[in-house]
Amino acid sequence: MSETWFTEQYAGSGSAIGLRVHARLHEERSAYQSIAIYDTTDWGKLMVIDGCMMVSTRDNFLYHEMISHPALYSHPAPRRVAIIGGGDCGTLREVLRHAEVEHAVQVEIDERVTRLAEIHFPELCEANSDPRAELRFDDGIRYMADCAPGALDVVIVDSTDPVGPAEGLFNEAFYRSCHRALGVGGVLVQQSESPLAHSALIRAMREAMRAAGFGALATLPFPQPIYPTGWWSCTLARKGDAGFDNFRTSSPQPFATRYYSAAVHRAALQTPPFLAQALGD
Ligand code: AG3
Repeated sequence: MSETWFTEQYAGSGSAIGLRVHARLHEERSAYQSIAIYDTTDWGKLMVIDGCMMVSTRDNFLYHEMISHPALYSHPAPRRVAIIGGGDCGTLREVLRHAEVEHAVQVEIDERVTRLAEIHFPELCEANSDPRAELRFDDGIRYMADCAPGALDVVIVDSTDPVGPAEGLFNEAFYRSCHRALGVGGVLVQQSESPLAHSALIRAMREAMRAAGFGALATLPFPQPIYPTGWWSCTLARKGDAGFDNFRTSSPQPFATRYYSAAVHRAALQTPPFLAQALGD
């Protein structure tokens, strides 16, 4: 029996992740990158950018909940949120579950990612018509550099890997812009790749965040089966010195989540010894 698989090889860790697919539904080269959509046998739809798996129907909740809720619950009153990247709109949807949020702007460089998500991942786009949502198709680096000082409570960097269009989102100059744009107590969170395969990158990111003025940092690991090594992370950085151990909780939680809970959040703040060592903490 012949089967077709989409496989992403990750040379850096000598491993590959594959999903069995029925068909490739779409493929195009946008102004920024190549984008493909697959129909899989067990994972729903799959979006691939430049050969890298970005989103599957089945497991995107892990990433989208963990890049959003720990950051928002770490801020006492998150009213103004910016999402840099995030074109599939899954992060925007999670952010808007928080009733405190008054305005959330998504700044995605490639409009095609959003247009394809609207077709193939409509559930991720269900909050796009929320009156608090603003969708901009623009360069996130420039957007943050031009942002008024203190204008934001939370900045979420939901990007591709640090190669290609996202490269400039992983350096001190960009973090300085984020730091300026945040109010005191403000939180930056960025997807920070695999704890197992990319600890040197995470360490460099954290050093650049500190150099840009951020006072407290926390790297939270979480499972993500379709990304290299199946294990991923996000890194939070605070303007000011308050750490991340005290975050808001409410019981019952005002909206349903599938991975996030206060207990999962607390557990994710416990850095495994190998990672603490690799990060030089
Ligand atoms: N952004 C992080 C994608 C990184 C995946 N890397 C890879 N497959 N090599 C995901 C966007 C979800 N909104």
